[in-house]
Amino acid sequence: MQDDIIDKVVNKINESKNITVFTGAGISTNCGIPDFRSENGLYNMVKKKYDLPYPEAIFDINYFLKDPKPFFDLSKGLFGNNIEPSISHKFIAWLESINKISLVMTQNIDMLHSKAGNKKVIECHGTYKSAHCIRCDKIYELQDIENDLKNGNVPECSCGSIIKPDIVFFGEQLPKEFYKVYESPPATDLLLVMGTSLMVQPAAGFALKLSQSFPSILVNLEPTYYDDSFTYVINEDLDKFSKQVWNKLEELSINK
Ligand code: CNA
Repeated sequence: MQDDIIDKVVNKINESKNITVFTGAGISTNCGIPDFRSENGLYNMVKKKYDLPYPEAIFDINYFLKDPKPFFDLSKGLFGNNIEPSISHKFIAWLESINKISLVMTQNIDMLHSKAGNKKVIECHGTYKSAHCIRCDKIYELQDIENDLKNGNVPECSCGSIIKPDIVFFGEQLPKEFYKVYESPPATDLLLVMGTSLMVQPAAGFALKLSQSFPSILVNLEPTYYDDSFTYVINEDLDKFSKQVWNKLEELSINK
């Protein structure tokens, strides 16, 4: 790994008290959940598997209203109690446990930051935790539709319409709490961006806006179009990065 940059990044994290973290699908690929745009990602997979007009249609609200089956078939693999947080999720949870985290803004819908123990999380693209009927708006909990999700079935409301998990599709508004922190970001002295191509707006705009005002670290396997916006860029597997940085931070705290 780029050792000189790693040491600078370790020092930066060590001296920071208010780290704002922004994560994407790349933090969960080592948990067995594919991301969108990598070679083995969901977009290439859905292109082959389903008869869609374009791959993004699987997460497009207008397409979902016409045909929800591909989305629910895909959800089988995205959703499961046996999926465990990665080292990187645990690293961020550890940073929160030692009071270094201001906020974790995640684009992910897999709930793995909460499962790892983070409390200060905004899931800006929603999650499967709750759902609602697209016709009568009846609210459902995950457990009400869990069996359907695990089996790839389309869950049906008592009114006969479709129950849609509360994840944000293309064409839908992000939750109010996203716009609130977009306008008034939390106290931040360091921005840490992990595992995202920064291609999905407006979510990516949150990280890009903060990167203009604060020192920033981007860790992503591949270069992004926005690498120039960050103070430090590390093109590396996230778990490898997190493990190395976590070890070095623990060494620093022991030697204090
Ligand atoms: P993306 O556009 O697929 O980008 C992911 C990035 O992560 C890529 O640039 C990869 O190079 C990088 N990456 C993949 N694996 C690793 C790794 N092990 N270490 C370091 N980097 C890695 O996905 P984004 O998150 O940028 O796009 C936002 C979408 C993805 C949001 O709407 C999510 O809801 C959606 N999504 C979420 C999940 C999930 O919840 N786990 C899975 C797939 C897609």
